[in-house]
Amino acid sequence: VTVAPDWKDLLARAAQGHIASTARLISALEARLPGREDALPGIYSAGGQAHVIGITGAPGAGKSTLVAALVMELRRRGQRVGVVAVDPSSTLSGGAILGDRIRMQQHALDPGVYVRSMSTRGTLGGLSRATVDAVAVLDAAGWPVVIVETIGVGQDEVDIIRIAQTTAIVSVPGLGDDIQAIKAGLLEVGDIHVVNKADRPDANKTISDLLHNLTLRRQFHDTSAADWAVPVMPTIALDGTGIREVADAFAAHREHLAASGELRSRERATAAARIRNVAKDLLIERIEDPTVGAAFEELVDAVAARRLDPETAARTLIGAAVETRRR
Ligand SMILES: Nc1nc2c(ncn2[C@@H]2O[C@H](COP(=O)(O)OP(=O)(O)O)[C@@H](O)[C@H]2O)c(=O)[nH]1
Ligand SMILES: [Mg+2]
Repeated sequence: VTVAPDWKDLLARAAQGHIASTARLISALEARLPGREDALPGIYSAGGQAHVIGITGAPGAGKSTLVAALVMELRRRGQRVGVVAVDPSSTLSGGAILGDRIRMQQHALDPGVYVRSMSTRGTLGGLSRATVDAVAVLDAAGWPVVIVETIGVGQDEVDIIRIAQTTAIVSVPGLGDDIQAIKAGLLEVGDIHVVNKADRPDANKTISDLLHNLTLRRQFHDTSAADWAVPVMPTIALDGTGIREVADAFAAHREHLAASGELRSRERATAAARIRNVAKDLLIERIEDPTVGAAFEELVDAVAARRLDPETAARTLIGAAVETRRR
């Protein structure tokens, strides 16, 4: 039997900057403790002020190192920073490394930094739902900046990044002629492109390739965000080179969103992404529910015997899942 936490109390303490309550609130949502549905409206209505920044790119690009450097820079500026590191594969890579690194640096006892690692392990249901909720908690608790680190592969991660107001795509030189951002379908998602590991010899080529492709894109697609010139910024996350400029670009982009009125349209886009993320997770969860299991097996028999086509079976399954939920 799981005990319902005191959701209101947790949120109130989290809003006072109490880190342990913030962590517990995120865990309680993730574990679907009783009362979750009743707590969500309060959490979402308390938010809406945070600047949510998404940082994505291939594994090993240096995202976690970059985030750690950015956290230090923002702390120098007196800003509190929450970090949600998404690593679907493992609790040992990405997020944990970032957590360690930040802990090793002077943030150990800094109440102005909170780092949360999300992985499929230990997450009940979808990773995107848990991530969206973790960001919402930090926003509701009054963290002015929330950085979300995700691996830019897989639709789930790209979906997660859509809840950010500002998105930075991290590329690295020396991975051949391909533009990683294009290959991953991330060129147009980026408000800022970072070329990390600029200490490597091929950095200038990566930068000029990216600039070239962004220029082509601007010529052929007339986007509504055309008055924001997407910058391509070199960094060496390891020693902090270029980090100040990236932090400035984040702040400038946020100003641009507010001044141009785009902040509002992005809020709609973000809301749509949030609903879609959760709807997808809910549906998958319902379909995998044991109570739908028998119906599922019957459908499998029917499709295997070619009495039914897979699409009709899928529609039937979705219908059954929704029906079961209503009862
Ligand atoms: N040469 C160089 N190595 C870096 C730089 N930034 C990060 N790295 C290294 O790249 C590796 C992957 O970094 P990590 O931050 O874990 O990448 P992530 O998987 O994208 O989060 C680590 O060994 C880092 O020390 C950089 O600017 N230059
Ligand atoms: Mg990482």
